[in-house]
Amino acid sequence: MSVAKTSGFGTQRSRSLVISKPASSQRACGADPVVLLTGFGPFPGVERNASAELALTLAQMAAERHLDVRFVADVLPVDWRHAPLRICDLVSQHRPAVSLHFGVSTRATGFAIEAYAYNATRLMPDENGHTAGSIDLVSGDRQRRSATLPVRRIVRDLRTAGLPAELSSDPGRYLCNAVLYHSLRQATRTQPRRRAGFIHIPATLESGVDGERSLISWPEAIVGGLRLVDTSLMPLRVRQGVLS
Ligand code: PCA
Repeated sequence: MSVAKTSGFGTQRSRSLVISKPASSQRACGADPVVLLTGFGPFPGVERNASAELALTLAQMAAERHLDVRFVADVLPVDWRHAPLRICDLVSQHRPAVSLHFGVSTRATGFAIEAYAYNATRLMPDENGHTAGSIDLVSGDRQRRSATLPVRRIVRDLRTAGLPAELSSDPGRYLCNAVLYHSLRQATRTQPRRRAGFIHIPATLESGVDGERSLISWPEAIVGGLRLVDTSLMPLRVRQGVLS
């Protein structure tokens, strides 16, 4: 069944996709909750970033299961200056009820659900060869922010489905950490009840990347990603009654 109308633009480096339903099935108030899914483009050592394709694919597939939700997918540049600006823009523009950010990690063998983001950077060049301008992301701001997704429940659900998943308290200090930090910070300023979190998947989902062998295949990444969307929306349905 195809219910979604998609509009998008871009390349592997930076892509954007908004999925909306046909006018006939849209509610009059147009207040459908938004789920924002992001992945990343390439960066040194990772020529093709699996998280980009995962975010775009999940948005299209999830839109067919959740007819009362609008899905927005975006591929963020691995760029110290532009990624934070882009994420703040997306959150302000779409005011998502749920934000699921994806990235790859050579340390992850399954789904690594990040519990925290840190106000810190690492001296590692981005895809344009630039390093972060300072040792913290936002000078004088909180040192640590907690993901607002139901992280423990997500890990449990994924494991129940037979998928390898773990709770992680170390998202690194590169762009994935930076995006989660800015997403959480921007949400508390504009929409405190929003849920946001970060999921690392194995870099080896894409061929040509060195590192640990992935314990999940591409089809399993999709199955797990769809479960992640379902679980992230579930508490909202119960707590806020914003859906259905
Ligand atoms: N992984 C990097 C940045 C982009 C990505 O997919 C990280 O773990 O920070």
